[in-house]
Amino acid sequence: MKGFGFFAGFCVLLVVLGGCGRKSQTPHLHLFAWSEYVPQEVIDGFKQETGIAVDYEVYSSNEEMLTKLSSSSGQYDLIQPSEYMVEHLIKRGMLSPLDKSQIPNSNNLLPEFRDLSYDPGQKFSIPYMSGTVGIVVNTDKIKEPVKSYRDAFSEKYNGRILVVDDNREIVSWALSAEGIGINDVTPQNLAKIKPLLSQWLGRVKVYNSDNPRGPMSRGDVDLGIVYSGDAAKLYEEDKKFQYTLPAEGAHQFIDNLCIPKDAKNKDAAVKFINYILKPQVSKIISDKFPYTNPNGEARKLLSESQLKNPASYPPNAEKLEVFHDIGPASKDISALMSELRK
Ligand code: N2P
Repeated sequence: MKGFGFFAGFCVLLVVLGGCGRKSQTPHLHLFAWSEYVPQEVIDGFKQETGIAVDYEVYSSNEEMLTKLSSSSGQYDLIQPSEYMVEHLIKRGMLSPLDKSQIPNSNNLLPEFRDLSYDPGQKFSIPYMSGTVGIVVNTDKIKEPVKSYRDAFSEKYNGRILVVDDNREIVSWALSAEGIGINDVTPQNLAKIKPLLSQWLGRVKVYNSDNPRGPMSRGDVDLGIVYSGDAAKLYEEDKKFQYTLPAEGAHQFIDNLCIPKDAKNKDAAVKFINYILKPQVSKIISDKFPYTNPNGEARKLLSESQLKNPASYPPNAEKLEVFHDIGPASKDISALMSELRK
């Protein structure tokens, strides 16, 4: 009996050790990306194909990502910065160059998503999705046209407005409304827009970048200034949600996948980038989060109604502008916004 007890104990030990061994052998990829942007189906498919498990930690703005990335040491293998943040991270030497021979599926990218000005020679970044920021209106509740930022923040909509929780975005709307370029963030210009911004912020009911669709669908708010993918999903849900690019000029973003310089699992990160560039996989991302897909081969797989969704593929995109890295001026934006949002 004693011998059996010893034998059983030995077996338990073996199982535990074996289990631990297996767990530590499972490779992991630490993905740090925007919330609601990488479908679970894609993460599961990647694990199935490569055996690499993905830990997906989320953020809601480029600035939040930068703060966490700067204070982590090698914690993240793959990040998802927008164009101006790629520019900033390159300047600070925080990204790892990509070996394109390991990413053959990058050939699927449309020409307009290659070699962009924020990353000359496309050495550090691969576009994931692109989009715009615009005005979505519940036309059951608001009958008159809402064409501009000034229309959107009209007194009439006091307490009925939702905006993305992103300071740089919000400030850029007031800059545009005052006829100032969205990248001309100087102390003088910030002082100039302050009264308008203060008035606008007093009319906002909800700040939400992660899931603005909830409050819009429930009717908690009637108008939102949101990312185009969220507007496209609302439109899919009900055509009463109409999307407009603001007349003063709209912001286009290009979100990318990049590998931090100190990443520990760079091979896994490269594999993930190549994986999401497969047309079938990229289509899954568009199905779930209908932003503007930069992958030409994936676009061929999208349905006519997906390609005709005016939020995903805006017909009048001529006035689109992108953000640039504004360096230390981003601190002035945070200071102004925390004063006004109190
Ligand atoms: C998706 C986040 C969109 C990213 N929820 C905007 N740059």
